[in-house]
Amino acid sequence: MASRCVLMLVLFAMPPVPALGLQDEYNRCMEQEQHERDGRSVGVARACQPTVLELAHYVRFRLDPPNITCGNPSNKFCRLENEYMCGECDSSTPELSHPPSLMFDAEGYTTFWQSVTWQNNLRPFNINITLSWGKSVELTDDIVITFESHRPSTMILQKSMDHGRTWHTYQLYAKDCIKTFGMRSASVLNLSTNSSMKVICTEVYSSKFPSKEAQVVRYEVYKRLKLHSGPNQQDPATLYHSLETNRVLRNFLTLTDLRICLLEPAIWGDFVDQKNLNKYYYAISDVQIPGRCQCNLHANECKVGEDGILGCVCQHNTTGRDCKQCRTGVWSRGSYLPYPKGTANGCTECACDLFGSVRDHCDDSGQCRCKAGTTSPKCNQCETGFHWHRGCQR
Ligand SMILES: [Ca+2]
Repeated sequence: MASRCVLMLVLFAMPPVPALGLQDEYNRCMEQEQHERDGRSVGVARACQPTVLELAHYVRFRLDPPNITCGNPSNKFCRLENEYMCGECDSSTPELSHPPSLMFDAEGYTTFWQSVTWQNNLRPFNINITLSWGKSVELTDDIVITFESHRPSTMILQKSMDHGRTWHTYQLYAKDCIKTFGMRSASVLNLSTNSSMKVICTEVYSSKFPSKEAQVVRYEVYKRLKLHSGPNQQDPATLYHSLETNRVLRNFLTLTDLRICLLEPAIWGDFVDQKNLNKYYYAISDVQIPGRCQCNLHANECKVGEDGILGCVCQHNTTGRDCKQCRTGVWSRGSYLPYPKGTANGCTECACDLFGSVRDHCDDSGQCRCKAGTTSPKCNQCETGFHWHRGCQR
């Protein structure tokens, strides 16, 4: 199971998307403009996007293996630094219970999920925590995972853009990157604009002798975005220009699922104390994932639907959870064209000719389905040998 995480690291060099202080310019999907000739007010579509959310509060999660949470049956666990300081986990007692939902609750660090201890497991001790949104979302700032236990010796953070069918590695974490992953340890500070999406292995968040004071593991999104947003760090025009011309960059921060692969718990020194395996376990108190619904610049609102899943409130004649499709009877060239350089690039009416077309639907290029003898995208012209009379006649 965890080997899935390890194998995939070779396959990707990550791609992404955007968004620092962009909210003000992008919070309206329509604007009223005065018509030049007659001064009439007309509605003009604008690229827009929803506000930033704490995405961790909207997530569905899955643990693999599923019965890996402590307390069923109740079990003893001890501190890594002191095997005589012990506690009990018991899922039948609320105060001693640590279900996975406590990683994402509003209580922050005071509540936490905890795994069984290593005593209950053979090596390796791997757990995957998969978070799913059921739609595309995009990161706008650092992912921050706070551990209640010591931070793991080895961990991988991955994302999927297709609801878990394929996975891409975001970052590798190890106390010895060369030994574990065959890669030199690196920091996001070593990255440049061209290498901002590179997968790195970092030793910053793991240690041979872990400290209880250091509990946070971070995926540095903000520093990567800064590389694309110009010297003043919050220049939306520069960032969006990069996004417009760089699909890889655009895809980088887009995800439908996130996977935290816990591959080895914290170990004091180099060796596992086989006599006290109940001091090795994972516990996470809080996960922060700042981001927004990805609505392809066609919605400024995103809501939880009756099915409990986030969905964009689409405008510009678009539809779907991500506003990725045109409504029936409309069409679009379908490119990504951000404001201010472009327009909202919404979908427009097919406007098929009433007499010349089979029906008022068109394909993705705007071509209507024409009756015999009729031609042109809207089916309003006649082929040779036909003349127009409420459609084309011989
Ligand atoms: Ca919590």
